Amino acid sequence: MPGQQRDTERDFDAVIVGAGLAGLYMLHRLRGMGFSTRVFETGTAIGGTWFWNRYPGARCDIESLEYSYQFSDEIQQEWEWTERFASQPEILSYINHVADRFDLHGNIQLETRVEQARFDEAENRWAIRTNAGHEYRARFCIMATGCLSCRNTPDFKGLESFQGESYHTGDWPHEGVDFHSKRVGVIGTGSSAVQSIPIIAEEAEHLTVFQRTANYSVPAQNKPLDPAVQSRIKADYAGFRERNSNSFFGTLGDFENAGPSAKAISPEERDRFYEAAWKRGGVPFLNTFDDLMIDKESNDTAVDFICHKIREIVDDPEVAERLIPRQTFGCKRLCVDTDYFSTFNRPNVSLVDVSENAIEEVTPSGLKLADGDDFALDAIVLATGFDAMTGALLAIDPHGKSGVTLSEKWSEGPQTYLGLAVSGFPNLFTITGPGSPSVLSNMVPSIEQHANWIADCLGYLHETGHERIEATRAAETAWVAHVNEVANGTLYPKCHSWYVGTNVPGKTRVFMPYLGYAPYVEKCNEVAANGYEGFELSR
Ligand code: FAD
Ligand code: N01
Repeated sequence: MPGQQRDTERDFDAVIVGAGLAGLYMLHRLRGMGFSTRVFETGTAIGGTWFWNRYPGARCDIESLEYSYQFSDEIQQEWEWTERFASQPEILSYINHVADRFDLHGNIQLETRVEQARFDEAENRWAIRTNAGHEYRARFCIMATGCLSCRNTPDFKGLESFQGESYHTGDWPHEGVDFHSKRVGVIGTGSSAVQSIPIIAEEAEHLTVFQRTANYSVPAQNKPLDPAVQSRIKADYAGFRERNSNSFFGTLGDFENAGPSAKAISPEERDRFYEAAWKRGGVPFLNTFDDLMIDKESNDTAVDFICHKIREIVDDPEVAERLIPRQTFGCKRLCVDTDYFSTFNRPNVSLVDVSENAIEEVTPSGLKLADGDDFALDAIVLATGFDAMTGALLAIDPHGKSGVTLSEKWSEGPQTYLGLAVSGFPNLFTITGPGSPSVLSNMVPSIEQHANWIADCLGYLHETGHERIEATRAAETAWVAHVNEVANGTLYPKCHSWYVGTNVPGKTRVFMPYLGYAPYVEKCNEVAANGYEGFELSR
């Protein structure tokens, strides 16, 4: 607890793992409360997602004025966003600006990967070991390791033998990559690919896109941010944040709700709403009608609209058919693009379907498919995503009570109480852990909500003289059941996606995020107000 640390270089009130948006704000809160705190970060600098993902076209798809911290009105007022959806360099500058303003750097140890964390039951402290072989101790261990930070690199035979250059979108070279006069292959057609493909296509001599699953994408309609719009929002930023936080996803964006059901109106009227949502751009397309992610027939109306758009945009009907997604709309993360589908009209771009004819191996000179077709390439871009939500936590694989590891505990999929804590792992917290709205919300408010909840909880433990907090098994079981029940009432878990972990071979199929930001926040507040209901507190 504040002031109780022993060896100030090795023993802390709290250790935070990760220096992205979550770790930084958590540090700010705990330091403000007088807790000795150390952040460990693998990267050579802070920023998390926005430090690592520097691929061409990387940007957020939640509006910049929403995808930002709200804890400091000063920062909120002084930071001027330049685009509707901020680019990676701008978000990274913003994060650094916040860290500089609050003087956070001194408590962050960079280039340090946490490799192991063990709970010492006699001492009620975590022992945390880093890649340098050093051990640190802390009363509390807070995992701010990110939902989308553990890269998924498929185990392609021969990948190391490739004589050209290969890159993962989630670990992009800081100096950038020049694709001029290169034959480039992009593997994947998720959000990272959809953002980078149009830009790589402009540079490359030839770009081949290897697509396993066609994806739905709607235009971003990104544009410079109108200063008048920015000033209007800043004039009542608190009200703007409040309205967003009362919404289902914790974000509203530029959005018009067309009613409870896509089936309740005529096809012509419905298409007018879809057309308006398409022109406004962005993920709020998903919210056009309330039942799009609940009722398959309604969902199919969005499918029809988008497929019609793809056929309209793409000149070659055969290519258009290959780009038409076959799965339920929205059950894979909706992509948001700038000129994605029209890129396939370029003469230097080709699309290869690897759904049936899989990538068999990487050869020294390119890629070979199962049927023996091969492609000569100078560069390969792995836009193959992440071992989402659990990957970074299981890479550390904390040892809880009686030495039980998190991977043992989660052998049938993640089990948490509120996505914040795990029974059997006292004094361990996860920011935006599985079972919380996280990736199905605007992540920045979700991060702040979790960090605030954890900080308040630690303050409460300190005031009430408790040294240990642990989620009860009963509360956890009930929460996991509730997360599943809510998800199963929707179409979200219906297809193959990283939401259910099926993008990583061998991962248990479980729908991981919690659906419903506003009800979730209410539940967390209730738990705290009831003296941390569902947790066991001890001295
Ligand atoms: P991260 O930013 O992932 O930070 C976690 C940090 O922990 C990383 O720096 C990592 O190196 C470090 N770390 C992990 N394990 C260890 C370890 N063992 N030891 C030491 N350090 C470790 N969300 C939205 O809401 N809207 C968007 O528009 C949006 N766009 C995105 C675009 C991209 C390209 C990606 C990949 C994600 C996007 N997200 C978006 C999700 C995004 O991840 C979150 O919004 C947010 O940045 C997560 O912050 P974080 O601090 O929780 O995690
Ligand atoms: O990763 P993904 P991502 N052979 O998992 C394919 C956020 N984000 O980095 O669909 C061939 O979505 C895989 O195919 P399939 C956002 O939350 C946001 O693009 O599994 N292909 C898929 O096409 C997003 O959802 C933004 O069949 C293989 C692709 O690789 C999340 O991060 C931008 C393969 C991976 O797509 C992850 O996005 C970027 C194989 N062996 C990211 N293995 C914004 O716009 C995988 N694939 C805000």
